[in-house]
Amino acid sequence: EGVYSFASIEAKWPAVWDELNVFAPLDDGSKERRYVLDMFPYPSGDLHMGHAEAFAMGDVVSRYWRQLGYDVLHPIGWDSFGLPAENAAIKRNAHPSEWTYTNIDTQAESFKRYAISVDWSRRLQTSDPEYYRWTQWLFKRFYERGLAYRKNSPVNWCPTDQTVLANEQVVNGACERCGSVVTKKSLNQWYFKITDYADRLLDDMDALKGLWPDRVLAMQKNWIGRSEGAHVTFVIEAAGEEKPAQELTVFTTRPDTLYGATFFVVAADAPLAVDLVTAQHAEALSDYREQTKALSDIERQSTERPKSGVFTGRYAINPLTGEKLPVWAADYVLADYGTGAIMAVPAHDQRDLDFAKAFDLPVRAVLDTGGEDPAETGIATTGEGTLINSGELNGLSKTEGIPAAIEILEKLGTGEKFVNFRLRDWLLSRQRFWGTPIPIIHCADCGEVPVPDDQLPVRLPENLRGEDLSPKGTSPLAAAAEWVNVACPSCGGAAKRDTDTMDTFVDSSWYFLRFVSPQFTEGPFDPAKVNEWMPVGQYVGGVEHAILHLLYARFFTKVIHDMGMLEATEPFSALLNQGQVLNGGKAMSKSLGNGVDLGQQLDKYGVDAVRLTMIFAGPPEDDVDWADVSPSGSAKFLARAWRLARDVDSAPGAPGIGGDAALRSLTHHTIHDAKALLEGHKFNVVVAKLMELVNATRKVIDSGAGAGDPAVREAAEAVAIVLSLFAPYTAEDMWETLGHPASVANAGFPAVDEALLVAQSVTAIVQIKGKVKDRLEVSPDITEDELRELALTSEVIKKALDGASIRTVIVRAPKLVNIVPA
Ligand code: ANZ
Ligand code: ZN
Repeated sequence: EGVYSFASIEAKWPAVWDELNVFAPLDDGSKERRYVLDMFPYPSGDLHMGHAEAFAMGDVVSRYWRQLGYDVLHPIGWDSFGLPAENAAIKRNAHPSEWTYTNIDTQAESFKRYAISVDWSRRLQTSDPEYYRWTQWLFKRFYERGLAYRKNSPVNWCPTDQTVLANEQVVNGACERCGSVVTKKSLNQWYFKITDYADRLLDDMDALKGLWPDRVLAMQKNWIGRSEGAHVTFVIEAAGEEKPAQELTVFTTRPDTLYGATFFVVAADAPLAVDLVTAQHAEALSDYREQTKALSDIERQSTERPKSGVFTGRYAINPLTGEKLPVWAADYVLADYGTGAIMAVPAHDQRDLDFAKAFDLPVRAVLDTGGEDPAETGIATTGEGTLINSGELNGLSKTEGIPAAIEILEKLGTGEKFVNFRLRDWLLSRQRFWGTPIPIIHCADCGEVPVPDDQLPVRLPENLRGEDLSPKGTSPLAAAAEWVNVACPSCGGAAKRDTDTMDTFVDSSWYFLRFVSPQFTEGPFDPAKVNEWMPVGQYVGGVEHAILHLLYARFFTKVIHDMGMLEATEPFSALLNQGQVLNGGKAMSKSLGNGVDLGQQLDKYGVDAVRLTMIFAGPPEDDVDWADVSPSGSAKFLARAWRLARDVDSAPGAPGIGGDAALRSLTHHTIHDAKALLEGHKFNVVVAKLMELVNATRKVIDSGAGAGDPAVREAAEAVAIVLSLFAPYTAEDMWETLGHPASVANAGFPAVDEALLVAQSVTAIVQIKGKVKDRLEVSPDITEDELRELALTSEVIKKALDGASIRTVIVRAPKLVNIVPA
């Protein structure tokens, strides 16, 4: 009874919270609403230390907002489609849903034990037909708006997983999931036209500055990769009788350097290269193309790798000079960036210069930057300068030259200003089973026919399991004949379902909208509710989602806004990236054998101690090294805090005691500072302040007025409320002991008595030549100037100086002034 036991506290409270339904928002408009969301988990086994950290952080915000009096929406769900479930099903000869939903149940139990303050009634799973019905519905709306389309193109192909990968899922040329070297394959695939939104995705980031981590914004910006320049069209001379003249357009950011172009390069793997090449060079090109296939984009663009390429036998005519420039095919130009062709200006582009050196092509400087000749040094010059060797552009700076060149090209009708993006359309189809089926039927007569809305969801067949799901290069769904063969919704003739499923990033691009009304059956979300809750006020999750998930969710939000279904144009007004949990300075991994099992930690130290340790380890953005922290220290602190409440409870009432003034002041300072620190996400410092307050309270109990002092009760209540953000079980138990009904989660953040914040004074010593002459009572916040002024105007000091002139005054606010007379 009298001893702190996390086990008995943990056993007691979950039922109470459940019964009181503490964490469901009222959702009736009686309080201002706020939405806090943790990136929803993937159900791979039980929760791990990473979940424990991320969800502890999100829960602080959620519980803090609730204490401030907001109506808080804090939901949870599972991102439950995806490859691991399918692989597990193949291994166990099972259906992926078995593995998936078993893991979800395990995780849900662990989350409950972990006491995250979520509204369990809103739980959702993206693999539920009630959810993916609306993913399909949204796909159809995108399709109707021309934002979902199919095209045949070379795609990234993982030979192990036997599926296509989005560019984003190829890391250094390898499959993000399994590490196999990714190859290219030409396939008919579905895409979302995210490129239509490139400008808005970029421009709207301005409003996120300071609210999203800078590095995430930088990564998105770089990923979108907006590049201003020009399209310039060149005539390619006919090759004798063999090839007629043709046109070739390049994208360049430096039209000012047109006079310095000395050759041309087309991407060797682009169809364009084959189109251009003369018979004499065709075989060399074909061999070279084979070589190129094996390389990743990174390798191709590396400045380390020696430049390679083949001549196509063709020449381009410079529209300004009439000069003939040889056209080469090389791998350092990428097929899917710009137009897949460039004008090479070796004097001012290092890659072009390396190529020119390798193949002995001319180098002509057209911008005088005051440096040495790139032809001599082998180093391309890129800074500002004055244009030379450039006809009508001579004398202009680079900055002036760019628009001037564009103007000339526009007059000639051979070029125009152009903004190019690195962002590609989002390849969303996967040849896998465990995903949202694409709601399209292919009919020989009618072509692509969307499944009518009233026939959604297109459910996954339940009879495929085990080996049926193993990768075959086409979707496993193709084998489910009964499922595939359907009547065309348009003409009634024999037709086939699309057998691809959607990238799971589609599922997670709108789940935050579903949470506002997860049981809504008339649409993906209740239109009345969505604008009351959106946007999410605080999103919490790992930096690994800096690009993909966050960019896709932003894209979906904008499209849904454009559909008139949502007022918000951005999904997440603020973003917090929690750090990783390491062990011994390294990420936990099977191969290093440094994994820490969350369940074992919880068993050993208790939920609150683990949560508090995560929070206390440092600012939320920093990594937590589990080898450096002390969950047993956290447990001891929790026991100390808990004992304060016990002592207050058992102390005889002490009427007439005014309360320890110093403790009252500290309590109110702590509350005041905690608020500012919580707003700034300095959760760890709040914990440190609580520790200080607990110690000071203990001192008053043991050596001061005792636990009956009202200042002690006041301190203990403040500790319970603030501690509830980090250690909900202990705090709840303290709150009960202090005589309050559950739940401390709704106690309200303690009010600050401003009068108690007035700083106690400190004593400043004033010396003359190092000898103490006066003492002044000053505010601890006094500035150096104020303290100097006070010291020099003190009557005692004036007298002591006796009119002597002063050489220097050394001030160490708030404690010391030393005056040195001349
Ligand atoms: C002539 C030139 C002269 C260029 C010069 C640069 C410097 P960003 O900023 O990344 O958009 N480029 C265009 N398409 C390419 C492709 N598919 N593969 C490889 N390189 C490509 O870069 C645009 C510049 O990269 C373009 O401007 C083009 O080279 C090259 F002094 O054109 B520039
Ligand atoms: Zn038809």
